[in-house]
Amino acid sequence: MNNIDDLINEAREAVNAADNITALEQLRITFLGKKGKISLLMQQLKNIAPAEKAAFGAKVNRARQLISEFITTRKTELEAAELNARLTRETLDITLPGRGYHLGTLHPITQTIIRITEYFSRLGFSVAEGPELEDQYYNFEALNIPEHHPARAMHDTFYIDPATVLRTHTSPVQIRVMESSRPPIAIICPGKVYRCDSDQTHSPMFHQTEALYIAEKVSFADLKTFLSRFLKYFFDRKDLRLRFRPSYFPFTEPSAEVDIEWGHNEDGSVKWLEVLGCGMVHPNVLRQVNIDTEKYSGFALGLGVERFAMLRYGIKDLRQFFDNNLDFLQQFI
Ligand code: 2NM
Repeated sequence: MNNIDDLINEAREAVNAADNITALEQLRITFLGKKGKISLLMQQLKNIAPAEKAAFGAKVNRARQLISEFITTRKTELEAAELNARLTRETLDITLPGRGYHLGTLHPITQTIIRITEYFSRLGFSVAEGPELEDQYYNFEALNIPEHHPARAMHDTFYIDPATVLRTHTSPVQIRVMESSRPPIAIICPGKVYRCDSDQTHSPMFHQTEALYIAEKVSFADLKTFLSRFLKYFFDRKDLRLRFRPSYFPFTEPSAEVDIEWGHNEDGSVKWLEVLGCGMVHPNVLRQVNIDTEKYSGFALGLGVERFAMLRYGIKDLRQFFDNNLDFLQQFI
C-alpha cells in the first residue's frame, strides 16, 4: 500500500518536472501504458490476500486516476505555455509604418525640353535629332562658317580629329533635314551640345533647342509673333514683354537676340534678360542645301535649355543640373 503512495508522489513530481509534450507522453507510457507501472501493480493483485484484494484494487485504480489527472493538467499547462510563446514570437506590429516607395521623376532639363517641344509640336513642328559627333561640314561649313572664320574660334570646339567635332549647336541637324526634305519645313531640334568652357554659368555639355521654319513668304514679322507667343507660353505670363536687339550669327541675316522683361532695377527701370538668339536663315545656308531662295525664306532660333530651366525654376548655379543630387532633383515632381 505504501508503494502505491510512493508511486503517486513519484508520478506527481515527474509530471510537474516535464517541460514539453513529448516528455509528458513518455511519462504517460511509463506510468499508465500497457507495460507501465500501474499495470505492473495490477498484475500483483493475484498475490494479494483475498481480504485485501478489493482495497488494493481500489487503491491502484485511484492511483491510475490521479496520475492521469496530473498528466492532463500538466498537458494543459504546457499547451498554454507553448501557445503564449508562439504568440509572442509571431507578434506583428500592425501600427508600424509601411516601407514606403520612391517615385522616379523626370530630370528638370528633360521636363524643360518637353515643355518647349510640346509648344512647337502643337503648331505642327516635328522633332528631329542627329549625331553628337559631327563633321566640320555640318557643324560649320554648311552653316556659313568657313574655315578661319572667327566664329569657329568663338565656339570653343572640342575636336575629335581634324575633320570631326562634338557638335557645338544642334544646327547641323537642321542642315541634314533641309538636305533630305523639301519645304515647307517645320522642325524642332533638342539635344546635347558641347563647348570647351566651364564655370558657374557654363558647362562643357549643355542642352540646346533650335527651331527652323521654312516656307513661302516667311518674314521677320512671323518670327516676332511666333517668339512672342512662345515665350509667353513658356514663362506662363500673358503680358510678358519682349525686346529684339540686332545681333550677328553667321547663319542668319538679319539676326537678333531676344530679351524678356525680368523684374526691375533699383532705379525702377525694367530689367531685361537675354533668353535666345534668332534670325532669318542666311541665303548662303539655303543655297548650300539647294533651297530656292527666290521662292522660300525661313526663320531659325536657338535657345539654351539650362538657361530656360534656371529662369523658370529660379536656379542660381547651372552645375546643380549635373550633380545628380537627389535632394535637388526630387524637388521637380
Ligand atoms: C541660333 C540663332 C539663330 C539657327 C540657324 C539654323 C539653320 F540651320 F537653319 F541655319 N539653325 N539654328 C540659329 C539661328 C540658331 O542659336 C542661338
